[in-house]
Amino acid sequence: MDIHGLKNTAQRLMADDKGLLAMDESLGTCNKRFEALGIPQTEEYRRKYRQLIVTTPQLEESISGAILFDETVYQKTEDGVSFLSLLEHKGIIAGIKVDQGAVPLAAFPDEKITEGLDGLRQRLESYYALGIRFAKWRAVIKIDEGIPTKACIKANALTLARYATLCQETGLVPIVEPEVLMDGNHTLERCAEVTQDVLKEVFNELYEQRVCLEGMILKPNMVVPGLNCNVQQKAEDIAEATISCFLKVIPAAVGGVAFLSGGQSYELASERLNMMHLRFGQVMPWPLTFSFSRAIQQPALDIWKGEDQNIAAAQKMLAYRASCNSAARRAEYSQAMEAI
Ligand code: 5MM
Repeated sequence: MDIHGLKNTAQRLMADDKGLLAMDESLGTCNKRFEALGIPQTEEYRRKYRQLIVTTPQLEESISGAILFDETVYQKTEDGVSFLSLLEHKGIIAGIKVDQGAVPLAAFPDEKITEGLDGLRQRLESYYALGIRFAKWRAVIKIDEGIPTKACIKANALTLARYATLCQETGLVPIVEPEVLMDGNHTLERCAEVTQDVLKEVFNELYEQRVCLEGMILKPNMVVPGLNCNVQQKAEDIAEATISCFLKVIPAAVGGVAFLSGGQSYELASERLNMMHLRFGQVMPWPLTFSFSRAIQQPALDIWKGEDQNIAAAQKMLAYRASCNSAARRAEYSQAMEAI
């Protein structure tokens, strides 16, 4: 295992107040987002959308790495330039989502397990040969009456750890994403308890499977109340709950922590990341950044709507949202930045 190479990639992904762009919507997710805006759900429109993203001016000032979906890896601009070479030219490291989605966990109603380990070694080798240097695997954990069960947490943690070891063996930095969903009416305290249990189990399995922590990145949820909970705490409380949970269970050796946005509004996602740096920047042992999808892309997608004449405005919005989150990493984001 090339530990030096893995550490180096992880450090480059976490460098300079930048973050990651999760543009790895699978076909179903991407089509769902298109459908809501009346954009044709075709491969050509997905290509156009990804072209809009990878040709966005100044994106590289805030984004260090882009997580792609398999289809995007082989796509090109209208002028025949591959998206991979465009990213390389901008100095943005290309990554790839390698999980194959979450399916029902047998015998555990309403819980899921993520698939994709079969043939993974060969897929990782092919991606590495194309110049891709990191990967991502997402597990989903739902909070509800009596769930998550210990069995669901364990099964997903082991799967994440097996994926991570295979990535490192191949020279790819694994992004380990155990997402505790925001759906539901659970409290902030319940989310903290579940997130802590999940991360504890994930790191137990990562140790067992001999994952090099310095050469991986954790992609967790923020500790937040359920979307339907009556009490929605302020950014200060979210920051405190999240960082105090993380300090208990995320080893200091981890290469970096990069949040998913999980359905928070783009403003809240930036405000909460900012607050964590403002209040706890001095005590966090790992670099802390963003790996957002919706909280960066959705406002740009809303502007684009599939129309060529909207591309420039959508790109401006995309670069702007990315820069707001980069500012949050420096604890320099403020509500005033939203008044553009
Ligand atoms: C872009 O969405 C990613 C892939 O999800 P599907 O397999 O369901 O299409 C997802 O893993 C995403 O990278 C993370 O959830 C972060 O995205 P958000 O929108 O939560 O920031």
